[in-house]
Amino acid sequence: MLKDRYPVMQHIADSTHVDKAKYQALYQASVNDPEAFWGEQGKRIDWMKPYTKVKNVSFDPHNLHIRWYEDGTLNASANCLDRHLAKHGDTTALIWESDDGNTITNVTYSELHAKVCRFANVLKAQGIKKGDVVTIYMPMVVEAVVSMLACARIGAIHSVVFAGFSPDSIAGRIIDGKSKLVITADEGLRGGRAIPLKASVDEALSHKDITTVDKVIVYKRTGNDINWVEGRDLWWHDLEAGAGKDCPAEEMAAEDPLFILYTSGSTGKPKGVLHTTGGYLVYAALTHEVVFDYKPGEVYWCTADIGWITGHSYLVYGPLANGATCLLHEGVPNSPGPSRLAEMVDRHQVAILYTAPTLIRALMAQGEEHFAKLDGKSLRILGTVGEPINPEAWRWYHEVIGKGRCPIVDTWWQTETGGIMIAPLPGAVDAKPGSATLPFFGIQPQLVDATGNPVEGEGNLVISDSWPGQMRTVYGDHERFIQTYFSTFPGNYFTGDGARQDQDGYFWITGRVDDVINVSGHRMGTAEVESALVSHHDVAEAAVVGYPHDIKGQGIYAYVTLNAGVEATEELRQALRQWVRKEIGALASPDLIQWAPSLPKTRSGKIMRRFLRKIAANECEALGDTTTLADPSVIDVLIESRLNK
Ligand code: 6R9
Repeated sequence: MLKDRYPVMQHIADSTHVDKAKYQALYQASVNDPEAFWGEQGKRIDWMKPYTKVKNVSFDPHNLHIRWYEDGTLNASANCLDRHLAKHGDTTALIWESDDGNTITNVTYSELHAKVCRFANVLKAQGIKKGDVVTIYMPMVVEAVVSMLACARIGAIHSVVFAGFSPDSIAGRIIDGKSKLVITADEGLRGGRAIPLKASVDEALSHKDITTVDKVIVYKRTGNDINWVEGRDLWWHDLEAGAGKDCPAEEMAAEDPLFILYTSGSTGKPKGVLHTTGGYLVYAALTHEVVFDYKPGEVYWCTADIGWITGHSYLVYGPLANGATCLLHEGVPNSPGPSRLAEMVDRHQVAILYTAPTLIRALMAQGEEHFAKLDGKSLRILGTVGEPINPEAWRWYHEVIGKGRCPIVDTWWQTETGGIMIAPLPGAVDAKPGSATLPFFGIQPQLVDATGNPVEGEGNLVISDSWPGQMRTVYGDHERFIQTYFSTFPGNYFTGDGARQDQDGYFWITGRVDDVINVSGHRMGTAEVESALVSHHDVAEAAVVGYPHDIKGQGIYAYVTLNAGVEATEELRQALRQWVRKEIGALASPDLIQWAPSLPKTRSGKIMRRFLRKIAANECEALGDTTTLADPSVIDVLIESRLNK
């Protein structure tokens, strides 16, 4: 029989940072007296000037402010590097494995410190100062981490753009952030393919509205020919060779910005989520240690790309602040074949593996036999993030990768939350496959109905008090921050997710309740994909919804109405997919495009997505009342030609 509950394992409970009793006690303490709890936790990092104030927060939309440790000063890079040097300078900070697996490089904390100091001096020499925004469009190489920490060292705000995004997407983020400088590589390598990063940056910078970028620093990864703009483009290695090795860390106020990271919402352009220095770092470090039960000396592998929040908090800031040894993989964990993951776990004796359900499902689909050779004895804790994990995938992860010996921490959180919010602490909370279980210290999740009243069972997930890792604003648009997160359910932070709570108080995330879809754990706004589609000259109108997809969790389903006289051909379908890929990036390219002579609309002209979602999910029997539509017959036509039968 399949088990629904997996009790805490004794061998984990025996050595954990936080056992059952401690979790209960600390959780209660954290919500009863947040000042005292976070005041104590703040001490886990080094401050240049200690804080005397801990929390200064109001969620009232008319007086919104979120400040933690506000009179303290510190530097994030000094916390990730300098403070480990005296005792752990020779500890490996990063183990880098190349895409082809032929090169493995160990970088100690001393070496990483030296690289960061040198590159921080490079940035300074290029005129970058505290408060300037630097765009990072890098492959998964050590220098990507160096770029981030070098920015943090001099107080520059990094804006990392995932290296799969298109030139247009890069341009939009550069313009929004008024970025001064771009750091990139000639090419990236992933799954055996070269990705033309510099070419994408060149194209992005040809955008007429970009006036702020003076320089592009290019790291040489493949050495293949690239276009070169004299006076603008500079080689990383040339600059580094001439840079000094000492670079004192800038003293930053706790609430000074650390980074911006863009994420999709239900409307408009992606939002620049702004995280600040002190609270973010405390939260990332604490959650990394407690949720993964991290012990010094263990090898920790987070497969996320640095272009996502998981890469920021759990590949860079959290683990490095804790002095951890992190595996950094340039490529894809199931390339050249599914056994790559297992080989890497054994090769590097990985103790903690943090990945996404979409990868687990992909591996599962390729067959267990690829894992026959996995020794896996080094593994202790497994984690997932990005989307709900289906119980089948959970059990497979548990049995085939974890050999039944490793607890799985299903971590629910968001770009906005900075760190993990709901997860089973491995030595304290029994797991239930598919549930993120119970809140982390200081987190007060609640379910509310459409009018904001608390409900039992199922509802909208809100968080009713602040935590140090919370985003502080939407960069350049504070009003949008208030509107998006604090106006729907006043007094609460609205997550945009729905959830269910069971009789044990466990949370089961049911997915987004807004127009955001989650494709392979990556957030995509349906409005963004629609606007890309309608910018094509053959398209009159488009509506985009998510639909259940075996591997990706959700796939992108687009209903497209063509302009009069345009023929609906297979070539055009391909062309539209390519078009979206070019406009936004490969992850936004629709999986299915259905030709729609017209779309279901209300009499006032609003598209009724709820019908489109059902048709895409092939749930046509349960459509509900269609009489409010201006023309109900549209539905029959769409059902008839649906693609996901
Ligand atoms: C960290 C990250 C956030 C959205 C979030 C939710 C979904 C993330 C999840 C999960 C169920 C989990 N999500 N983790 N849903 N269980 N363990 O993924 O950030 O890219 O901003 O996405 O992802 O819908 O709202 P981000």
